[in-house]
Amino acid sequence: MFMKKLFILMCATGLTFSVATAKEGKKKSCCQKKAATTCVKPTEVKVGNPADVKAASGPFQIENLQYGYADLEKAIDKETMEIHFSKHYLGYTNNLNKAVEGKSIANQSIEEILKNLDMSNGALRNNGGGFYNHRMYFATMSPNGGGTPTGKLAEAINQTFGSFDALKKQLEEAGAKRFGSGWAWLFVNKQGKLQVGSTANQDNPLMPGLDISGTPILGIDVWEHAYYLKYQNKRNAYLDALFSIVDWNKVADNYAKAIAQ
Ligand code: MN3
Repeated sequence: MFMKKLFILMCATGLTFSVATAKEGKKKSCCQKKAATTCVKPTEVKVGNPADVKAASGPFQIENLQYGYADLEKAIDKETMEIHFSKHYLGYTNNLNKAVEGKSIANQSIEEILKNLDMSNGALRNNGGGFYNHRMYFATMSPNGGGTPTGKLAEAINQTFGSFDALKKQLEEAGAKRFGSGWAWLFVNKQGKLQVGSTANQDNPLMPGLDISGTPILGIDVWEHAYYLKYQNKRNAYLDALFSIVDWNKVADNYAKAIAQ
């Protein structure tokens, strides 16, 4: 009886027995179990090096990340970054290479392929789109991103949308309203003006016959694989956080090239 009371007391204070009778040994494990559920730290997630990710041989290759998986953690956790870059983007790239293997389009740029795409070609549509879209997504994010655009891009944004905040609101709405998987886009339309829209799956505004058409300059992935580990069903929170890492200098480069076409 005394030992039982002593055991309860010691469990409650977090101490363990050092006297080793058989009876105490049994109760000691209960004590340790209690400690284990309250004191063990979560396991640290280890991630690899993005520079180690290489596509199989073919005309299309991964564009190297200009930052580490853990460098965007104010918006995207490193585990999501690693899976997204080293599994999804790599998978689209390898499957695109397979889809063009032995065909004359293997010598074309991805932009040419997508602009002239036969939309009934599922393998080329999904993997060509996936390759182009993810290349743009990873290239337009940076640990030094965020803030607001400057220069000609800022002028065009103000002219078209009224303000940067109005553009941000439209992009967030486009991403939030896209049912299921897809992308929100800032793109230059056929009239040379900025426009916001969204597409399903891995489609993008370069592809023919969609309800939006033009040259993308910023693509926001709203597939669940882009945010689910950190944000679960809160797509709006992911979209909002993304604006802290958008590399507007890169988007401005994309804009300058798009309007020069
Ligand atoms: Mn994705």
